[in-house]
Amino acid sequence: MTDSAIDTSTTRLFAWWNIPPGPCLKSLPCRCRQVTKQFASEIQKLSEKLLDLLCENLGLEPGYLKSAFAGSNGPTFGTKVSAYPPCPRPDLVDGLRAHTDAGGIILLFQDDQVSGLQLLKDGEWVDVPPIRHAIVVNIGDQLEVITNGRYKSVMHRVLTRPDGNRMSIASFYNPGADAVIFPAPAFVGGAADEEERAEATYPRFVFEDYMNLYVRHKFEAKEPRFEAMKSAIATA
Ligand SMILES: O=C(O)CCC(=O)C(=O)O
Ligand SMILES: [Fe+2]
Repeated sequence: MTDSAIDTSTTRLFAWWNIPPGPCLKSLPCRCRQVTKQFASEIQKLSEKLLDLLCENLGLEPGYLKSAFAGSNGPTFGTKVSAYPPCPRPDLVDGLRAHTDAGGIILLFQDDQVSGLQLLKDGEWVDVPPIRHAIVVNIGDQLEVITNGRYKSVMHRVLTRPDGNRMSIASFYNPGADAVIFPAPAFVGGAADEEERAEATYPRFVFEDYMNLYVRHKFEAKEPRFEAMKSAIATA
């Protein structure tokens, strides 16, 4: 049962939106809903703290990234619990195909026993090993755009394993649907001629428009998505 369409090969999912609260959240039994809400509220606070740390790192004023995500109704924020069942032929079946995350910042609790998550670094797939109580922090495409490439979203995937049932809990802190996403002015410029500057600059778009593209091209490289958003502006 999910609030959102999520493409997966073998995963079993339960996903819900915390902001705005989706029907799955409302349908949970009372005690479970309370715990879920408390969990979501803490993870949301942590996401916003991390966004401010990124601002500090980037020399942006505190709150810049949070307000860049806000749109007219605040951010969107969802949580997805996944179970990747054992698979006798991991060579044939993916847990989750390679992709970058579309949104802002993603906080992931992964199984502390069963591995499977990998990220792409310098053309090589690298394991992200399970560490008890550790939270994996992932950067999504929107942060790449707002930082004009100073932070990059990372390609990652989940492999299946023959010998264990892997669980994960991922929380996605994303812009509001109508948030206008664009590179922070502090990061635009540098190139002397205008054409070069336009090429080096990430596009400006409404987050919902990006998501409409992303759902069709999630498991592909991100660069053509950014290019498509640039052309959409040019022809608007
Ligand atoms: O289950 C995981 O460890 C990763 C999930 C993921 O990458 C995603 O949902 O976008
Ligand atoms: Fe992901």
